[in-house]
Amino acid sequence: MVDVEAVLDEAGLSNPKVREYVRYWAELTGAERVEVVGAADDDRLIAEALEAGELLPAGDGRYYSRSYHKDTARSEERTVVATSDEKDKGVYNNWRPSSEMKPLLEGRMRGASAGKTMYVVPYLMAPAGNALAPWGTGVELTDTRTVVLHMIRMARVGVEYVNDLEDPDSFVKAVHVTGDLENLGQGTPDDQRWFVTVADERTILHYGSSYGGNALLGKIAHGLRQGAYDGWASKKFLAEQYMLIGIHDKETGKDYHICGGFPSASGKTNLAMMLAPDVLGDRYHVSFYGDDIAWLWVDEKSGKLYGMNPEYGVFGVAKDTNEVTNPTALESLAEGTKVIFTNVAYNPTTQEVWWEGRTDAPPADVTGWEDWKGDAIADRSPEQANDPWAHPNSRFTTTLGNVPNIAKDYDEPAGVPIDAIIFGGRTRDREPLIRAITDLAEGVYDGLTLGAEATFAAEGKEGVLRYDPMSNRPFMAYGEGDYAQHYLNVVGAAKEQPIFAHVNWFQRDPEDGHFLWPGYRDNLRPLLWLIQLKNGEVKGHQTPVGIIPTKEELNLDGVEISEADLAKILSIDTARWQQEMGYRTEHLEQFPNMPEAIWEAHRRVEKALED
Ligand code: OXD
Ligand code: MN
Repeated sequence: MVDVEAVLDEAGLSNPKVREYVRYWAELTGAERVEVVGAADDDRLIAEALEAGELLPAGDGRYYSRSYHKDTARSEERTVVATSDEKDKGVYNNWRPSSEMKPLLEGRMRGASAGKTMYVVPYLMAPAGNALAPWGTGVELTDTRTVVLHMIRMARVGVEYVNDLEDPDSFVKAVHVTGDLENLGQGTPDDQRWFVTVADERTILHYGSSYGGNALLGKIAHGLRQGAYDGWASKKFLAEQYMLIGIHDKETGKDYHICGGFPSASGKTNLAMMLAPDVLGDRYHVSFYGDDIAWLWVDEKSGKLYGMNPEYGVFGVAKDTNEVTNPTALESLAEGTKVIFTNVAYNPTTQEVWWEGRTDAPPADVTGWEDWKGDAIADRSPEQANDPWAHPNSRFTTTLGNVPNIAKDYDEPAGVPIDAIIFGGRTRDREPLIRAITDLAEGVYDGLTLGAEATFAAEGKEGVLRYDPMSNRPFMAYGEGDYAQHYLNVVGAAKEQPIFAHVNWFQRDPEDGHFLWPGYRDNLRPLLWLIQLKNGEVKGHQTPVGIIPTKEELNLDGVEISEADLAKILSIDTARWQQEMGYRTEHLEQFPNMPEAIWEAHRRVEKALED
């Protein structure tokens, strides 16, 4: 039996409640060794992982890993929010009683780390000293070394974050046990996996995966689900799946900050890492704060809405990342960044990596190349010729500091004042380039009716969105009606209201299918207009669904777009909107206690569309 006390003493882990927690789980999981880690252990752990073959070298200071082939993505069906109060049940949060889930998980985890090391990873999901840091503190216990390496990239890690807590018990208990991946029945009726956030006990119990989205408990489980629940229970903040950027205008010297939610595959990471278009010269500088999570609160001193990214890194989707879509991401993966790639294609001879969309075509010389499962490309049968080389959900994990346009103040405790909150899904028609919303309830209503086209034809009808409220559908922690009210309360308490907007970079020509807007760096242009609108410098024109820029107001220097396409993305298709309102009614009716303010906003828009 491992001498837990001696290990904790040696690591300088003095918080008595953390020690008690580590002891409990070391005994329950039956781990053979216990090791406390901090960020300073990274080089040693990398060396150990290389030695053990868990990581492979991918050039100088870059690493490659594969996850088990049935363990490559988040599993929404196996993910549960558990509490002791059924009132917390929502439409999307897969609520279960904690009295049922806790014993179930403890049963699965009992003895399941036998022969393994249990790593103790004290972490902070917040810049140190931030007003929300007390809710961002946690300790992940994991029996997988590559999970530790990912945590070191994605969170601030070290005993210093838990030793001196005012309330020693105020940390999230986040337990990750991998289990026997080859015998978990993933995706079958006999699936053994469970990913549970026991939200009212601030405990996360994840069993049956070592893939990032399920195993890095600081990120989604704590940063989103637990954060959202805590934000609501404390009445203090929102935890949202939002990107966060800064825009500096050299001419006026002003800084603006925009955050926003986008359902997956709607370009959130690319937008977050965007650079200003070259033709605009050096007037605007876009800086990166985060691509996936923002916590929002009202700053007590200034009364303004503030935001921060609780993460320390980027866990980005590799697919389609290239010099055009996201050059900054590529720079953040360069040699020496200590990036970890997962499930991309790999060439052990040359130590190169590749993924679909990295270049137009895969490497012509297939010698040495292996697909994400480790099978040689050269040995593929003709039927396998079109199989992807990389898994569509393959990832790169790199720290924020590697992103070349990282904001100078990203690690500062203060956070940043939020000027605008935007929503945007991938939609081929109806949604204009941008429509600004100045009313809080209408802004929240817009977020709640956010959606993107269903990815597979079979999943939905043409023109019907898969609604993804606030892009939080998989991360909802409590009832949607309560969530809407809490959102109204938090943002409504700010002295200066942020402006809301809905954006869409993906409208297409109905005839030939071409994208009407060039996208990528040019997406800055509608955001600049939004800021001007908020500043009263432009007026736009009012439509039933928000304010749209006139074409004269939008800075289009150097943009190649036809008059017809421009007219289309700056106008409203009333008939399609009226049809959409019917779908929205059905969508909102699912949520029993949706605030009246949201229904009023819905009815206002409906009426305006009829007038
Ligand atoms: C996600 C992610 O699953 O950010 O949304 O990884
Ligand atoms: Mn995400």
